[in-house]
Formats: sequence, structure tokens, C-alpha cells
Amino acid sequence: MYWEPDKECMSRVDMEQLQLERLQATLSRVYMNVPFYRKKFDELGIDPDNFRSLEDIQKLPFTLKNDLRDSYPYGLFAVPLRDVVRIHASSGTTGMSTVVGYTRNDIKTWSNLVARVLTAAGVTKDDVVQIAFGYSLFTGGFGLHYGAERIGASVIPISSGNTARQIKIMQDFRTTALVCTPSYAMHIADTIQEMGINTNSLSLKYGLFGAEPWSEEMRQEIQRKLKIIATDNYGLSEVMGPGVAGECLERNGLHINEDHFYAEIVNPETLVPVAPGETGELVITTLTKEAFPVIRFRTRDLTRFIPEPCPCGRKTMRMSRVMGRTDDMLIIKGVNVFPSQIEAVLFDIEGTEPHYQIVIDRKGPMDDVTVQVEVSESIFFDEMKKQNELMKQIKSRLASELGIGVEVKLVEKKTLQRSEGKARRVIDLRKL
Ligand code: DLL
Repeated sequence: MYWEPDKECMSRVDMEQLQLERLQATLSRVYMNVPFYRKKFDELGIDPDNFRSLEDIQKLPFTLKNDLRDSYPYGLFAVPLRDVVRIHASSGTTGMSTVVGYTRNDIKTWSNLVARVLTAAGVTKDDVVQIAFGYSLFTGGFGLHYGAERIGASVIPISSGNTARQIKIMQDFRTTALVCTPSYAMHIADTIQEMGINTNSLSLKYGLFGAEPWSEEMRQEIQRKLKIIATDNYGLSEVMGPGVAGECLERNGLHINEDHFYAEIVNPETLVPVAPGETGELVITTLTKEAFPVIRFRTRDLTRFIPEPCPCGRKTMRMSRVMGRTDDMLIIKGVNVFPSQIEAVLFDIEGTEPHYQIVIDRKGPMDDVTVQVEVSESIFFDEMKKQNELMKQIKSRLASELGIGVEVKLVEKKTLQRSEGKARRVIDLRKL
């Protein structure tokens, strides 16, 4: 099932032609309306009217999150505020937040693109969609809400939190699709189990999860616990929010909405495009955004293109699940490690609860990394010998998968904080 088959199944040649036309229009627009881009283009001698092929995009400058912060709040808007009907902002935990705006047309486009993602993941107008993303400056709640309404589904705008109530509503309103972060889905699944509710009594069929990295192992666990089909969807506020890319029912990579976003994958150090299929940093240029266009925005997210055709029939390029952000990468004893790699190992080991946290501290010159893992009650209160055995097993699995040894600490069930939104997997005590 497609939402906009003429776009999703467009031939490569037609897609590239459409992208080029839209890119030309976007470049002229930002040059005319955003002093930041005009200055940058002038410095580099770029004439937007002289943009002839998609390859020329490599001559354009990158845009960084810092550029957005420096223009706080409205410096990069390409339309007057009177044409802006919605404002969102990213959380700004690592500095000043970034503010983004949408015209009425942008909201229409956004709803359509989220409608594509929902449709690809199996949701139709017959579904009851429970949106457990926060409704706030965060784009998750409103973004998915408008998309779900667009396809005509019955939308429950419950927002995040209050897990017992989420579950009651899920039962009473016969929710068929759950929308939230994967870590919150996991928490909901655990709570359902603890409450002694049989998942067969629920009407849930689909789960659409995104906004944070998660592993294939975690998907399997959520699918098993909730008896649903779980798909991944990706986006970021600077570019639009959810709706940038999403998985189809094949669950093997996320289709990028390429008629609205031009995606490149570059080596994060040299900034040169990587060979097709190689992993690098995703860079996005918006092709239709009116209020807040971005040119070659460096997402910091690491992924790769999957150039093989998808059996679902969509012709849009797929990207692999995002393994993490370059700024979340841990360097442990000189080896690059992403929290999602640690997660994949933990989910695979019998006896561990799939809740973990990575604590980094500095004792002396070296960083000291401890993986805290929750274990089931039976193991935690079991004899020392068994605990030690499990700890050894986790250590050796991590060592063989990651190539480095890390400390492991087993902790009692429910000691680590549960997430209702984006999970905090890494606690960096060095920065405190
Ligand atoms: O998280 C938008 C969103 C909402 C996407 C709901 C999907 C569903 P931000 O708060 O600006 O926007 O955070 C964007 O979150 O750069 C990634 O690092 C991460 N992220 C988003 N989706 C995924 C995903 C929303 N599916 C940042 N897998 C991005 C891995 C993701 N990371």
C-alpha cells in the first residue's frame, strides 16, 4: 500500500529531474530571502541561477547545528513571520535550542509525508492510532498526529507518560497502532506484563517507533512482547521532524522521501561523499520547505544507503537504521563504540533485562566505562556464583563483539530510570 504511488514509485530519472528543479527553486529562494545563505554563496562565488546538475550540490557549503543556534530564534527563516503558522524547537540539552517554522503549505507537506510513513508501516484509515510522543515543541507528537489524521485514522493524542493510563486507554479504546520511542514501547510492554495483562486481549497490530537509535534485537523483543509489527521511522526537527524516512513492512531499511529531501552520505572527517553502501554521516538538503529550508544540513547521524531495490515496489532510496550520532560515539580504549552495539549484545543474552546504561567516568588518565545491566530478580537474589557467571558471560560477549573489555555491573530490576521519551543511554560523569 502506498500513500502517493506516483512519487514513491517514480523512476530514478524522473526523480532526479524533479529533485534538480526543486533544488534550483530552493537555492534561488534562500539566496533571495536568507542573508546567511546569500553571504555564504557570495563568498564561495556560487550563483544559484547557474546550478545545472545534482552533482553541483557538492560545491555548496554545509550547514551546521551551530549555524542554526547562531541565528536564534528566527534568523534562518525564509518567509516573514506572518506566513509562519507553527513553530517547533529542538530540546537544546547541549546548548541553545534551535527554532524551526512551518508555513501552511509546509504543514500540508509534512502531514502527507508522515501519512506516507504510516501507510508504508501498515496503518490505514481503519486504525486507531495512539500517539505517545510528547505534544510540545518536540516535533514527534504533532508531526505524527497530523499524518495519522491525514490518512483518516482515529487518532488518540494521549502524549507521553502516565504508562498505566496509556495501557488502560489502549485496552478500552482498542488501539491498533502505537506510536512512540522504542524505549518507551519497551517500558509499556514491560508494564503490561507486570500488570498481568495478556497481550492477546489487546487489539494492537502495529508499532511505529523512532526519534532515537535502537537495535534489531530490540525490535525483535518489542515485536515478541507486544505481538505487533514494529517499524522504524526517522526524522529531525531541523529538517522537518518525523516523515523524512520510514520503513515499509519489509523492515529492512528506511525509504527516504527523496522528492522532498536530497540526501547525501559523507565521510564525517573529509566531508567527501562515501562510496554507495558505505557508512557515513547523513547530510540533507530540503527541496520544498518554505519557512525553514536547509542546505546540506549535517545531521551527525551515521547510516548508509541501501541501493538494492526493495521488494515493496517503492523506488525511493533506503537508508539503514541510524546506528547513532557522531557525537554519541564512545571512544573506549581507542575503539569507537555506539551504545546501540552494546544494546544488541545485551538483548541477546538470556537472564538480562533489556535495560542498560553506560556510565563513563575518568579515574586517572583513562576513561572508565561501566555497563550497568538490569538482571531478573531470580538472578539478582541468586547465589554469587551464578551472578559472577552471568557477568563473565556479558563481559566476554561484549569483548568479542566490540573488541574491547569494559566493566559490567549487574543491578537490580527497575533501578535504572525508565524512559517515556528519548532514552538516556549514556551517563557521562566526566562532564558533571
Ligand atoms: O526526533 C523527530 C522524530 C520524531 C523522528 C518522532 C521520528 C519520530 P529531534 O528531536 O530533532 O527530532 O531529534 C532528531 O533524533 O538527528 C537522530 O539522532 C535521532 N533520531 C530520530 N529518529 C531516529 C531513528 C525527532 N529512527 C535526532 N533512529 C536525529 C535513530 C533517530 N535515531
